[in-house]
Amino acid sequence: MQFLDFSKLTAVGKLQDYAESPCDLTAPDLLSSRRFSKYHLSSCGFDLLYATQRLDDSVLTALQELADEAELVEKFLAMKRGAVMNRIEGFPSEERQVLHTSSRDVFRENPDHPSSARQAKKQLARLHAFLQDLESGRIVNQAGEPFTTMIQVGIGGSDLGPRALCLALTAYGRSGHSVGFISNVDPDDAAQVLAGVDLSRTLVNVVSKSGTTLETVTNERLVREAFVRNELDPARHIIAVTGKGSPMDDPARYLATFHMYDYIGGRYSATSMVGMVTLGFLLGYDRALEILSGAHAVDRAAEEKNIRKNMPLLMAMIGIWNHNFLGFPTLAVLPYSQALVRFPAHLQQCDMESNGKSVTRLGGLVRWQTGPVVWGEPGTNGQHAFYQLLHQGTEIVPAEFIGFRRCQYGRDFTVKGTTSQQKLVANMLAQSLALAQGRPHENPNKYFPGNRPNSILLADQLTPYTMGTLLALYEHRIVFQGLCWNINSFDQEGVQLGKALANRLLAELSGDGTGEQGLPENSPEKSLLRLANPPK
Ligand code: G6Q
Repeated sequence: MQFLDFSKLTAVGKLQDYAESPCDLTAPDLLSSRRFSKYHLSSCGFDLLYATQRLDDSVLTALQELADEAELVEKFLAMKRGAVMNRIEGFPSEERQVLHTSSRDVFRENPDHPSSARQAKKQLARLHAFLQDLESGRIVNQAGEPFTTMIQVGIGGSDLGPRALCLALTAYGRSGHSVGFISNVDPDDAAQVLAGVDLSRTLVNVVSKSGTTLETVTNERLVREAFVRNELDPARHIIAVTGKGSPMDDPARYLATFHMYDYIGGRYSATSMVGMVTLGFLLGYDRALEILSGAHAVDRAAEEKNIRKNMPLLMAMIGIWNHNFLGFPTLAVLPYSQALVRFPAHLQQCDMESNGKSVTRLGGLVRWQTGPVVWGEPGTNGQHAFYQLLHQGTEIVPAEFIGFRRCQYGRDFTVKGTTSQQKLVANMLAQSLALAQGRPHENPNKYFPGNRPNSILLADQLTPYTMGTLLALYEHRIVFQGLCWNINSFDQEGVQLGKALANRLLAELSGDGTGEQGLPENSPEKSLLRLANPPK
């Protein structure tokens, strides 16, 4: 595998030239039905409509050349087959394989990476048995009653993806089963969640790959204490998902334990036991498996080299066009589905923690833009909030709309001749058009400049299968971009400094007053502590 600097790829020069005069979406008749059908791709249950991007055939051809030159698909295949992709050459780094795709490569005889797929199957079998034990009454609470609630305690990758998926799929939850999440070390987070449940019927699922994360370890202690206060035995209520061999990997402390492995990064772990245990409790085993099946379909579709046929690769290359060549620094992900309320937050982590990097795989400084700022909120709510800036602001924000033809609950309502779902989808299509084509007006305050690039991802319905598809589409978009920028998308050194400083402050607060090595009186830490005056 050859890792080339982005700026040295020959297609980059071509794309820079094209970016001087990108396609003008406001030109009369440009947005023709021919253009809409031409810039449209269907794959794995989703349609990607990208006629409203500022591109044409020449740009797409150059983006294909870029993808080919950077050997994106070859490297993606190497990743799935177990290459050590999480590394910086010549410097100490995590040196790990990147095998989140193996957590769903459980449906065929010859998986891409047999040993990790075997481990995934083994964990799934344990989960299946555990869920059956809950179902059949073999596992019950002290009063012999079934458990009705599962609370997942975890943070970052051990929270965002699983939480986004559970919220997205609540409509398919089994009756009498609910789930909740505690992530923040803010004691009010746990207090609020615990106040809303019957503890005696609650299982707590503590999820931490490292088994050492400050927030999670603290919240586990807090939850244990809550069980004891209510005269309940924590060992009958708490289960754990953790890395094999971590300090939490202690079956004696838990009702059940599940494993995840160091070759699956936290933010890519939603389809491992990190997400599947709570999802399995909520949806039942078979439905939860459909998520894996949707994700696996994308894992395979992403092997296609033609960008016009490979949806995540096309999304990646369009993102690179907007970010590196047209110069737009952020990306809004705008789901027209209330169920996807936390999906932008998950993507924010997955994208910004993966591609918010400034050094190449060889440890040199990058000389090109890497990951964009990713943000978003569901429409139509966003329309009444920040869309003003999207339409008329000075910052141009490429947008990715996500929508569904049918609602989840099937309880729709007609007002003034249209259903709510029709109103939802019509609003999404209208926003896409308005951003692209703008509107001339003699009053400058009512003028819409247009040429604000966007795409629409559309599926029939948000189901466990399409949720898995959507998750993997974005995971691979992020990985393809990181490969193209020649950065390591799989570590997160940037979160360490703040953690280390917080530990120094906590040592100072913890009692002996001297901190780890005794903080000098005039240190910035002490000055800040004096001003903030947190409770001792
Ligand atoms: C994700 C990151 C990070 C991690 C959390 C929780 O890729 O590594 O968000 O998931 O810090 O870590 P633990 O699962 O080890 O508690």
